[in-house]
Amino acid sequence: MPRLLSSVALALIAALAVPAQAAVFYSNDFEATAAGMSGAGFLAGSQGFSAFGFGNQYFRNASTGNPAASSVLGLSLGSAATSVTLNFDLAAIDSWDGANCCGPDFFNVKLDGATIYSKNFDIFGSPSTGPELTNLVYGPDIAVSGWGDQGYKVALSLGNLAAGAHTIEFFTSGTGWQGGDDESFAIDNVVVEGNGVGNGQLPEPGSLALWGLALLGAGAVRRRRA
Ligand SMILES: [Ca+2]
Ligand SMILES: [Ca+2]
Ligand SMILES: [Ca+2]
Repeated sequence: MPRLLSSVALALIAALAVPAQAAVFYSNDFEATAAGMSGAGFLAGSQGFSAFGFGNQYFRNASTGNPAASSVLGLSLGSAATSVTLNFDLAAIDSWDGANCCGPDFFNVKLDGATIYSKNFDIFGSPSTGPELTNLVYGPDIAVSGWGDQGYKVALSLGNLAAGAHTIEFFTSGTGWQGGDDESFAIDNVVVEGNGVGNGQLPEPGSLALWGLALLGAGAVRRRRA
């Protein structure tokens, strides 16, 4: 029996020696709470965007200014993380002007204060394209005011992140940015994931089972030695 227990212990040590596990550091569909978000923005009914995977609510930012105020996602990583990705759905609501008369209207993302994404969107031509974008809807008026609306899935790489606090800011900018009910945006289905341990998170269930075995094993060894 002790031999078996030591085998379990060795297997456990081998498992724990694997340095990084796939982990979700943040996930929110904004159906119930805006937890993790600060700065500008508010939960709002997703209206016609509900037909495109946004559920009943999204997190909307209708700020004015250049740049307009950010919606800020705060993260706290329990360890350094690698290959971190940020995925979210973007509703570009109403009269985004792009290169037309009343643009540009940029949607931007900052990571820890540095801009990692900036794109000029418009509703008067065709959907924006890029390797990071999947268009969900373009053209019909499905939310807020009578202008047409557009929605995308957005996939961005955040690279490697050190342990500790990080911020991801979502905001608009541009000399043509009007904001309010003329043009605004919303985010939804935000997922930040990578390899590491985040937000005081416990190890994943497989690891928890190993921990349980280890604790049982350690207890058994102690009892036999007593
Ligand atoms: Ca939602
Ligand atoms: Ca609209
Ligand atoms: Ca504009």
